[in-house]
Amino acid sequence: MECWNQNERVANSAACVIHMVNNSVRCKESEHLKIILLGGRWAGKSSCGNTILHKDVFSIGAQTEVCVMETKSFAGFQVTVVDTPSWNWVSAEDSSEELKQELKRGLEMIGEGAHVFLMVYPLGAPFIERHKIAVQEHLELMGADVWEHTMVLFSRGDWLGKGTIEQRIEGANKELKWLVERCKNRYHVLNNKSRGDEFQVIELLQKIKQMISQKRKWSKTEPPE
Ligand SMILES: Nc1nc2c(ncn2[C@@H]2O[C@H](COP(=O)(O)OP(=O)(O)O)[C@@H](O)[C@H]2O)c(=O)[nH]1
Ligand SMILES: [Mg+2]
Repeated sequence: MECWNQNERVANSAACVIHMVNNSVRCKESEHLKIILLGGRWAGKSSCGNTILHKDVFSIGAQTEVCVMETKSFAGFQVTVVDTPSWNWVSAEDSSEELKQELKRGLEMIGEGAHVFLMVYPLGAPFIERHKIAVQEHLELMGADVWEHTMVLFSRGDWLGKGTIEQRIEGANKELKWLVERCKNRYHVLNNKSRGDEFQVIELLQKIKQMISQKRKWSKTEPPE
């Protein structure tokens, strides 16, 4: 990151917020949003990752065997995305050890600090009991508090049709409602066929930022364990 020396202007960058205080200059790094994409096969994880980063980083339609990480500065944020291998719609017990280890490695890769899991699910696909079991068991591999850090990311926003996502959720079955409630009503829709629509990404990043600052507020008010 480029920065300013005392009284001497060096440079500004998208990742740098500059404050002039009493003739001295301080440089504050912009918020770093760390995102881990999770979900079953064909959910749209890699596509969502590419839309978020506005870059073709992750392979679409191919099986992701190992986690892939990429960082980019965008809209005043530094955004890191980890794409992870898909699970099959089975209980975690029936998933391979390699897959489970790789999912955990995704979390290690992103390093210290606040992070968010985006649980990707394609809009319009049925979400029934076996999906619920697979989501719950695979997510919980990421830690007991995983739900505190998780948002549902609906891919295939182009399948929303005329209604709103709120109407979709309102009319959904109990399993899908369970997922949204488990994520404390945090959700977002991305249309990966409309990658030029930066607003959908900015809105998502704002929601993630809010989630992270909310979590920080809680941790400040919670008594130490
Ligand atoms: N129509 C439509 N197709 C999508 C969207 N997102 C992903 N797809 C398609 O869904 C398939 C699986 O996507 P991919 O990102 O590889 O899923 P992953 O296996 O979860 O990483 C691909 O054929 C994508 O082109 C979307 O928003 N709209
Ligand atoms: Mg993929």
